[in-house]
Amino acid sequence: KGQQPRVLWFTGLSGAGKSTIANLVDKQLHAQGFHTFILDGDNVRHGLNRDLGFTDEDRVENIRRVAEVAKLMADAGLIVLVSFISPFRAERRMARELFAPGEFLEVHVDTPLAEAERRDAKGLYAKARAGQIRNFTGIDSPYEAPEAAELVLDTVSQTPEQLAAVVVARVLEE
Ligand code: GGZ
Repeated sequence: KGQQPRVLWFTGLSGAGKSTIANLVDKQLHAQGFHTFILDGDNVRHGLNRDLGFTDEDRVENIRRVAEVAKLMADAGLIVLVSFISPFRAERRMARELFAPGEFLEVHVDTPLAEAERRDAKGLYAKARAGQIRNFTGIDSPYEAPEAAELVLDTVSQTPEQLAAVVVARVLEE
């Protein structure tokens, strides 16, 4: 029997659906009796990381701190759901290396840029295209897609509910 994952690391573009899916997974795991915590921009960028913006350098530091906090929480026995764009392979690898094999599950919320931009739920892509937001991921800042994520979620052909069920099943099977 493998090691129970401690960190579910959701990566993908702005508007890909990371938070939506992570929240559904969180609810289902909680209902199964797991102790969980979601780390995302809402609870990290406004507090711990309020000094950081969206330059490459700041994103690197954002993800470094998030990975270290996830490690602390995992050591405390939680299943941590991490939901950040985390655009760079090197920082995702650094995060993975904090954990034992099998403890880290990388989940690529694989929404194509065209689809995220078409949805544009928060109007951020329109602002980025208009030059009102600089360094916007996918527009004028890179996203390095995972090459070997444990899970790749296709949000075009499946609903968030279906995809959350896939993630939960994977957690339970480990
Ligand atoms: C990307 C930005 C930017 C820029 C503000 N680029 O869709 P959202 O609004 O709710 O999620 C995005 C969030 C990304 O923050 P992360 O901490 O996940 O990014 S990273 O992992 O790269 O450090 C978006 C909003 O912040 N946002 N400006 N320039 N997303």
